[in-house]
This record gives sequence, structure tokens and C-alpha cells, in this order.
Amino acid sequence: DDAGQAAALHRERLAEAYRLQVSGDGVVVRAVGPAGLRHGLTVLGLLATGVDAVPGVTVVDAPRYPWRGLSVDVARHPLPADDVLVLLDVLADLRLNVLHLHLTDDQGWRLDLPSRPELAARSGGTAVGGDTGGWYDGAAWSRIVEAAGARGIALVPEVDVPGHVNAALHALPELTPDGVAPPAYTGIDVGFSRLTADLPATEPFLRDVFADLARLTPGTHLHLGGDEVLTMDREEYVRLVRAAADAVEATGRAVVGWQEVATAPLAPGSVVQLWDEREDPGHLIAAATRGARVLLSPGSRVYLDMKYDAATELGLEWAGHIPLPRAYEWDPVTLVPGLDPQHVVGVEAAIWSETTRSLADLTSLLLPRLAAVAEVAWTAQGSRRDVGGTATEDPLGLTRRLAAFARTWDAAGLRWTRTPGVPW
Ligand code: TNX
Repeated sequence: DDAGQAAALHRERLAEAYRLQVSGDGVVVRAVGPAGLRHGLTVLGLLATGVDAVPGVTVVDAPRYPWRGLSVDVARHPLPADDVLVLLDVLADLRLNVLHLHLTDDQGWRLDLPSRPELAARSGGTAVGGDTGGWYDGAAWSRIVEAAGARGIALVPEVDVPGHVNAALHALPELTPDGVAPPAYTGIDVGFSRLTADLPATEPFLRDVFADLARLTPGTHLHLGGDEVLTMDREEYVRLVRAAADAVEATGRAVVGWQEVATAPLAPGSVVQLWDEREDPGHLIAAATRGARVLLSPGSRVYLDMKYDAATELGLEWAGHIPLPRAYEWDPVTLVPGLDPQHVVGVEAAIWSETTRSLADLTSLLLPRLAAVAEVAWTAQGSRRDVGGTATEDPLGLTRRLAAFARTWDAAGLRWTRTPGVPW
């Protein structure tokens, strides 16, 4: 119920709260548990490198939302485990606590699963544009799992069904009605591939794949995709989403799905991820009323694969351009008219890799906008300042913090974009 949800949200915020006190005697960081302590130490580290270092300062701080994430598409182009570890450090500094990995799509299958080794073996090597593929073997995945755990970041692995499955069909022809494997796909169209509900191989595939994913990945949630299935009637879509959700729930995990899954019956506590603001939010609001939690990834604000402006070399434009202020100057509470703000679990930025081929490509789009989204997720609207002001007009504003973060990105050797309006 709503009171229960409010209490749960409060507990989750408290777990991440911290108090940081700098005095003549030294520095004291207090928290009720490891998550808050970690945030306090992260902020202390930033203070110690010269940001706002004021003796006598006391910071009492807690996040607005318990889910503050980044979704990374490692399917269109692969991202080596070493580079994922670098991203985990970026997330930790921004006090983001979820890394969602989009592991499968039409163009590639990026995680070796014990029950279906053909998936990575036959569809791991491809990528958009005929570029070199790659996938995580057990050892690489363990490194990601351990690194995320050490930084207090939850991993949410996604296997996208029932659409976006050409790589799976290519590897496992029994998933197609005629039993013939389609060719590998290296373009960037969406919506054309699909599972088929009535085939004997379909349910075992779902059951085994999500069971493997749960065995390999500690955590509380598994993402089943659910987006952009353009070649299926609603009845079959709902059956397939339910079959995938059953497979997830059989592992004891909660379901996450893109907003389209709100048209299927969902267990309370499932997470519905909004992305396409062009669609009517009616199903999403109804699902929230029935107990789903809503994760906000509005394309026009936090799809960080959108270009900054017309001159940006990489990226797409379908949700518009996202200059830095657009990523910052929006309020999760008012984004979806008619959605009870209590049902919002958090904010997740996303980056899709149709046009990006390396960590440097990704970070040139992510940074600095990811820092802005992280503040939207952490800080309540009323206590934020506009991004447009200069450092002197806006002494506590985002622009100054961004300039300080840029030093940490430089120190890590990361490529980032000198957006206008910031005293870099
Ligand atoms: C929409 S977001 C998609 C992805 C694309 C992305 C590109 C979503 C659930 N589907 O398949 O990669 O746009 O911005």
C-alpha cells in the first residue's frame, strides 16, 4: 500500500544518508550503514581535492531517490570489462547506485550463459556496422560483479525480449517458426525481430536464460526489456512478457521492463521504466496504481546518446538535442501528469551505442550531462540552482561542481565535452 511504500522509500533514503563534519579536530563521517558511509567518503574525497574545502563545514545529506542509475547499451557495440570498471568509478563519484547493462539486442549477444553457449559463441562476435564484437565470459563478468559490489553499485542485467532478439534467433534457430536462423544483423533499425509464443523452445529459453542471469549476477532485479515490438499483436506480446516475468520471478528477483510492459499484468514491486514521452502514459499510470514502481528515463532529458546540438559528432537525434541545461532543468515529480510522485522509484540515464564504438565515445556524450542527471536524482528540485548562471552568480550551483568533477575526469584520462555556460 501507499503508506508501506512511503516507509520503504524512507528506509532506502536513510540507508544512503551521511553526515560529514569538518572541524579543527579533524573530519567525522557518520552514517547508519555502508552505503551512506561510502557516499560520505566520496564527498570527503572531492572536498579534499579542493572543492568547497571549508573548515567548520557540516554536510547532512541523503538522496531524493533510492534508484539513481545509468543504462549502458553494450549490445550494439561491445564494451570491454575494463571499461565497465572505469564507468563504475564515474558512477560512484556521482553517487549513482545502479548500473543497468543492456546485454542483448539484434546486433549482438554479450554475455556467455552456461545453458545456451551458442548465444555468445554465434552472436557475440557481431556489432553495428560490421565492427568487431565481443562478449563477457564468466571471468570478465565476475570482475564486473565484484567491482560493482565493492563500489556499492547494484547491477541490473537486461536480456531484451520479446523483441530486439535477432542475435538470439541467429544463434538458436529453434526460436524461429521455420527453424531457419536469420542472418546476423548489423544495421540500426528497431522493432523487426521477435520471439514466437507458441514454439516449444520459447519458454525453456526464457526460463534458462533468466535463471543463468540470476545465478551469475547478485542483486534484486532483472530487466526483461519489452520495448519496441512492432510485429506482434497485443495478446501474444502480453503472453510473452508474462512468460519472461514468470522466468524472472522464479529466480526470486523483481522484474524491470521498459514502459511497454505496463500493458501486461505485473506483480506489485515490478519496475516500469519510462522512456518514450511520445506515448500516452495511461498504462504506466495504471500499472503504478496497481503497485508497480516507475523509473524515469525520459528520452528528451536523459537519453545521453542524443546529440548536445547539431554540431555534435556522435549520437542520435530522435528525441531532440540535449544541451546540458535540458538534462538538468526538469523535475521528476511533474514529468508525467497524473502519476502519483510516490510511485517514482528513481531516475536512470541511458546511453545507446549505435554510434559509439569506445569508452571515449561514450564518455564524450555522458560527461558532463550524467553529472546533471545524477543531481536531478539525488537533490530535491527546490534546492537546485539553474545551470545557466556563471560561477559568481551561482556560487553553490551545478556549474562549479561540474568544473571540479572535470578535474577528476581529467585525472582519470576520460574524454568529456566542454559544454558552454560552465567555467571549466
Ligand atoms: C530507443 S529506449 C530504443 C533503443 C535505441 C534507442 C536509441 C528503448 C527502450 N529502445 O533500441 O537504441 O532508442 O536512442
